[in-house]
Amino acid sequence: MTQGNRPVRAWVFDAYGTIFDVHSVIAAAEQLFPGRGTALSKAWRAKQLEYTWLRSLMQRHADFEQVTRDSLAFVCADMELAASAADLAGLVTAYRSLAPYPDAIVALPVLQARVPLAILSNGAPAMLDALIRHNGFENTFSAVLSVEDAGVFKPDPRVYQLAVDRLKMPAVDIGFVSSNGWDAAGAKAFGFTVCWINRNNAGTEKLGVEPDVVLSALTDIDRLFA
Ligand code: LAC
Repeated sequence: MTQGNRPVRAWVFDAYGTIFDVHSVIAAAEQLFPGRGTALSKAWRAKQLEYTWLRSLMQRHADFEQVTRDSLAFVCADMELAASAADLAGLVTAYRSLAPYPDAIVALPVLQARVPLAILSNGAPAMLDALIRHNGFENTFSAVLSVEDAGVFKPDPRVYQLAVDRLKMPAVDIGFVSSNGWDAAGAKAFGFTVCWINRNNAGTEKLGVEPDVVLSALTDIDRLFA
């Protein structure tokens, strides 16, 4: 599992849930709606992803900030939370200052010393730029790629193709890293060498493809080079 893997020439990371913890909005949500913050954050993330898939199928693309805003409005209404326009705007803005996972802070410099690193995310460019600047990652990634250049969300293959085009290397030479099992499946179906970071001990997606490697944290990626 950890030895004999094909060496990768670049690592491409998913952003939300893989490097940045989307549930770092819980504290702000909890302040607004005591006792409901965790449930709100979980339902929001689930609805946000659902809307990305639905909009792609409907061929009605809107950027990830819009989808993030719309899904929050839906979930607040659904949970009967009396959120003002300012409350909603504040929570959406919090997506621009999500905290990185501690293992990401440790792993990224180690990996960067060996091969170039990139991000490939559903996030709109302004959201990703703000997040990277907020966390001081300006010199970590040689490319920050947004689905906005494809006009469709993951796991459409046109999104994964953005990394091949930018890095100018075959898909199999690119190590794609995601904590989202469905994203790992989409990336493997596309042809990347895939590392699924199973942070929450989730079941393996049954989508006809399996990741090359399953790890529990980004720090473990380094073992792939052992
Ligand atoms: C992203 C979503 C999938 O960053 O988390 O693309």
